[in-house]
Amino acid sequence: MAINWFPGHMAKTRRLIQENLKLVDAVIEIRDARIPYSSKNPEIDRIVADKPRIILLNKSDLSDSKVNKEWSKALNNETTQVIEINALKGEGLKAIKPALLKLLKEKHDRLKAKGLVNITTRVMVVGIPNVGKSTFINKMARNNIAITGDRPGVTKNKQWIKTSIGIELMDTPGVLWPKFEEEVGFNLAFTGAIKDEIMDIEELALKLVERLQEIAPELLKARYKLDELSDNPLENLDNIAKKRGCIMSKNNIDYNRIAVMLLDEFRGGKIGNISLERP
Ligand SMILES: Nc1nc2c(ncn2[C@@H]2O[C@H](COP(=O)(O)OP(=O)(O)O)[C@@H](O)[C@H]2O)c(=O)[nH]1
Ligand SMILES: [Mg+2]
Repeated sequence: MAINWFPGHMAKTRRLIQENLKLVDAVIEIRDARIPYSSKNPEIDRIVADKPRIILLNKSDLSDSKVNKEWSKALNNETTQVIEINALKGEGLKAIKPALLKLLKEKHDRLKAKGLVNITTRVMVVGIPNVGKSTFINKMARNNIAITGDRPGVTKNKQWIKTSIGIELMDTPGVLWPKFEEEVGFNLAFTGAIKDEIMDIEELALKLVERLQEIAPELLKARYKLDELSDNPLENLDNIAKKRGCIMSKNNIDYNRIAVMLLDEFRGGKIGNISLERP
C-alpha cells in the first residue's frame, strides 16, 4: 500500500471523512471489480451510514462480466446502487447520474416543492488505494485536471470539480485503509495494490498459480500452452517457466523472472478476465 496505516492514522481519516460527508449528498465508493470484497474498507458501512451510496466496480475490463453481475445483484439495495465501470476508458460513467437521481429522488422532490430549480448534487469519492479514484475523478472532470497523490481523509480547503454530467465532485478522494486479513493481502498483492518491493514475489506468483489453477484452469492452460495441470502449483509454475524460457544455467528455473512475468500478465488481463472473488 502507498500508505502505512496505524490506529491513530485510521481514526483521523475516519473523522475527516465523516466531517466531509456532511457537505455531500451522496458517496461514490470505488472498488476493484476483480476483488470487491478485498477492496472494501472494513468500516465503510459505518462511515457512510445512511448516506445514499453508489458502488463503482472499477477495472471491469479485467474481471469476469458474469461475476460482475453477481456482485451487482448482491450489493444493490435501497440506498446503494452498483455500477460496473472502466475508469480508464470512461465506460459505464453515463449510468452514474440516473443512479444518483434515483437515490436522491425524495430529497430533490422536497427541494423542488420548496421552489428550488437548479439543484446541485455534490458527491465525495472514497476507496482504498489503487482502486482507481484519481483515474475516475480525472475522467469525470471537465478539464481533465490532474489530481495526484494519496492522502488519507481529504484536505481542509475543498474544491468542487464540475463534471460533464452536472454533479460536483469533492476534488480530493477519501483514501481509506484496507482490511488486514491474510487472504485479502494476497488478493491486493495479486492485483498490484501492494507494492512488489515489500512482497516475496516468488511466493506471490506461486500463490497466484495455486489460485488460478482452482478458479480459471482453462485460461491458465491456454495462456501458457500447458497440456494439463498438476495438483501441485510448484510443478505448474515450473512448466510455465519452461514454456517461457525462464531457465538459468544447469537447467535451474529462474523463479524471479517467471514471477515478474506471470504477475505482470495477470495484472494486465492477459491471462483472461478473471474475478478472484465471488459474492
Ligand atoms: N485496466 C484498468 N486499469 C485502471 C482502471 N482504473 C484505474 N486503473 C489503473 O489502476 C491504477 C491505480 O489507479 P489510481 O487512479 O491511481 O488509483 P487510486 O489510488 O484509487 O487513486 C493505475 O495504474 C490506473 O491506470 C480501469 O478501469 N481499468
Ligand atoms: Mg489516487
